[in-house]
Amino acid sequence: MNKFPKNFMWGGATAANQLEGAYQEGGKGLSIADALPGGPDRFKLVNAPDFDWSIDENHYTYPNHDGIDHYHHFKEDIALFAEMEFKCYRFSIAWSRIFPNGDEKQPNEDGLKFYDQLIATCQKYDIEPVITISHYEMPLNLVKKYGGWKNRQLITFYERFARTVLTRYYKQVKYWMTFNEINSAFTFPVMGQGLVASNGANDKQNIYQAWHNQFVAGAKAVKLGHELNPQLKVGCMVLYATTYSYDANPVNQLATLEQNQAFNHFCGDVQVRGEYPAYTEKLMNKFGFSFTDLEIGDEDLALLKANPVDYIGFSYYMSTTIDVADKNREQASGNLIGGVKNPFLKTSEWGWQVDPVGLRIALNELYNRYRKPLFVVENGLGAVDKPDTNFHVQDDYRIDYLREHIEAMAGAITDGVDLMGYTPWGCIDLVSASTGQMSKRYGFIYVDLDDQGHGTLKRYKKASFDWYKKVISSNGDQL
Ligand code: BGP
Repeated sequence: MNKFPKNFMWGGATAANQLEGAYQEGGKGLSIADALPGGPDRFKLVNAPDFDWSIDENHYTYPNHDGIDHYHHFKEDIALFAEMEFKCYRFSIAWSRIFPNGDEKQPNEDGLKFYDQLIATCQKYDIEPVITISHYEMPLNLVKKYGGWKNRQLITFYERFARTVLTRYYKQVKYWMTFNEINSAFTFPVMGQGLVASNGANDKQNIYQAWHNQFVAGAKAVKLGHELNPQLKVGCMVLYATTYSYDANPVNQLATLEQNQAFNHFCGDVQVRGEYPAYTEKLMNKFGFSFTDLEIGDEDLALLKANPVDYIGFSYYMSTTIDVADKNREQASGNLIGGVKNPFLKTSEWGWQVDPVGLRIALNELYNRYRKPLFVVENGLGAVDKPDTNFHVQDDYRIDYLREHIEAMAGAITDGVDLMGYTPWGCIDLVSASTGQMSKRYGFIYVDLDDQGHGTLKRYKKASFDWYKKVISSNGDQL
């Protein structure tokens, strides 16, 4: 029996800064992603107090500048998504294309024209656009001049940006998300909050202040979306890593609960329930400050309460395991958070602990916590693909990963979870966020481009392309 509802939204997900390229075309300004050097040390480098923001354009050192040149290939790329029978396509709008410096009063019409065409192309194929308003890409000027999201003025700038795109596209686009992986700032506040060492990223109070400002800005987007059309669905987006205690030691169990509060649940609790959770003060006291030390107005709290999100979008790649009792346990790496090595799980080439059952648990935890629709908007396996001489990639490892996660979603649906859709990450190969390289690939479509920027940029279907097409056409029956 088919577990997936008839209108289930199968698709794929990308982010502007990782695939568009054309970083200075159509009046686009520089974004924080444009300043990130390539390579796995990119977050560390940018966080150095003396990081040099000037960009050396002579080398292929900044892979986000060129992405996979989707800016000039979007018609071809979306045609390929349509061939896989995508019902929806999740992408983001580059803030710096619409407001190049972030603080202008008027939007850049050329930037909007690009998204007019992108959305029209989706519509041509009956692909429902799902838009992330801000995905790890804010105008660099807002980082350098205003210090990133810790500055309350960013609420005004984001509101202007959100108003511009919501007003322009609300008739064509029903599904929106406010901020990508808002909770990722817990470990890496660079991309989402524009906080680097030189503007206070190492002081946790700044991160919580930045979150508050983002919560308020997000609530304003929800409010505006509903004013434009009460049927619009505006969601939040969190990074979820199902978290286990290594053993039955109550000390580890308590640490697991606290990790869940601090990482998996805090941002969602505020955005879904519209209020700060009971454990807020505890989280802040741990870092030596109090809720009352933050700049939070009564009108902010009223706004949050009145404008909770409509659904919860989340990314899921791996689970994590906690052992605070034994400091000698082998550590694991992961999607921004690591934990200790779980002996029951295999890992990806980057050490991320692959755990499909953990996705079923995540779906149950989130749904029973919030009772609002869920949307798995990122999931996938980063791997080094090895094309043959005809550029064919037999990516059975990726098919296995996705199949097991789709089975886990089907299981969660039988558990009673209301799941709207599934958009695997990087449905076409793109620049990796954490490594800043092309060689960590997720796509159903291979892009001929290497870590040095060499390649024809030609697109080739991988084995997973035909497999996923079959999954969609059978509504998840044929895995
Ligand atoms: C998420 C981000 C994406 C994406 C993905 C894969 O955290 O929302 O932007 O890149 O992870 O991560 P990576 O590219 O580091 O493998």
